[in-house]
Amino acid sequence: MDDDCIFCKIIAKELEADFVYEDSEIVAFKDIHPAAPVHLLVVPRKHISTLMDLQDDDVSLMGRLHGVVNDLARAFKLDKKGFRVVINCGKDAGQVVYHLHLHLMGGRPLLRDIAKGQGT
Ligand code: DGP
Repeated sequence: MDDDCIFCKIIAKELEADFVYEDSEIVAFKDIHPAAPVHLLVVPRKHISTLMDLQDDDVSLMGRLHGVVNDLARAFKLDKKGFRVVINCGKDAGQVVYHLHLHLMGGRPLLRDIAKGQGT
């Protein structure tokens, strides 16, 4: 756990969030600034700052994160019409929280303007 990381604090239940999924490696909760009717953040419990900080032994974790996205897409009924998955990496991508997370967005047609996975 990184003591300065807001997502580590959410995972540790020191800060509140609207959780929609939890297992031993992964949590998912609703984005506080939703850019779509469904906007979930799928987050490893392990603190990994950015996609560029992945280690070789994180490969299976990345696979599992996508599996959870898949399950949540089905649970939130996004699977038929489609959805978007975004990982922002670093400053130019607009990454705000430096704890790796996948944005899962759907529930309406998604235009290019929210491809970044932020904002309303
Ligand atoms: P980014 O780092 O740019 O990929 O986006 C971070 C996202 O995290 C952004 O869409 C807003 C969301 N967020 C930031 N702080 C909190 C928080 O305290 N709670 C929740 N639920 N979401 C947060």
